[in-house]
Amino acid sequence: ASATTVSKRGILIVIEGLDRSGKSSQCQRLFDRFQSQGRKVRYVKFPDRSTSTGHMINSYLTGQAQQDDHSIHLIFSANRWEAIKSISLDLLSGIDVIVDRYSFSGAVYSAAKQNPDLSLEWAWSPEIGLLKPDLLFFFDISSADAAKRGGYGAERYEKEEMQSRVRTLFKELFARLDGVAVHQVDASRTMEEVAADVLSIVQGTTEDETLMSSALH
Ligand code: T5A
Ligand code: NA
Repeated sequence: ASATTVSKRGILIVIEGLDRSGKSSQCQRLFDRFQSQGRKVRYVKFPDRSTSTGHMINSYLTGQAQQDDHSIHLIFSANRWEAIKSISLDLLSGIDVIVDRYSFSGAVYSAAKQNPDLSLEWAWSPEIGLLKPDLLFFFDISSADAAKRGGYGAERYEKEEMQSRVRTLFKELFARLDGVAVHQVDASRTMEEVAADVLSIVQGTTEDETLMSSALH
């Protein structure tokens, strides 16, 4: 592209996966790579623990506060909704946005609690209308391999049994999705191997102006 080209909108890249699958490491690498290429880029992580909903989420995840399953679910969703306008404006102004966890985590972690009144379908519904990613990665790793990476910490969902239900539910959700292609990445390999995979898929993404025209549904 020549320097005189009118600025195109940015691309919305989402990396999803299990705890310890390496999402944040790869988001950071991609962010650094884009910056070194002179691209305008922003890195967003959900949950964003810095906002008032984020404070509630952090207290919940670290066990300092209890929350009803439905209530905390909606707070996680609100944490995305309150950010979406600014993400949308950045994309329109030509900034690429890399998102570390998104609606897909939102739906599956809540559904994995096995609350009989909280189905995957119910959990997905508050995500309807959020921006659809242009590129969606799923970092796949067995819960046993993930647990070996420094071991699970003390946060609420960091237990192998929960992680294995989450993995199954991610696959179930992706199979149901309509109009969103999922790039599955074997995240059990080295950081360099995973990064090379991600980069080759990112480079193959065309800046199709219609890609972002529809929302999640
Ligand atoms: N959640 C989240 C919900 O319930 N609802 C929601 O709506 C959302 C958005 C916190 C929890 O919240 C839940 C899901 C989570 O349980 P979080 O803040 O994203 O979510 O979780 P974190 O603890 O920050 O991150 P993760 O545990 O998910 O880790 P990452 O980002 O997948 O992995 P990363 O890159 O930090 O790496 C973990 C360790 O592994 C090493 C790293 O150096 C690091 O030590 N590592 C590798 N080692 C070997 N080979 C590789 N390829 C490696 N890649 C990374
Ligand atoms: Na992370």
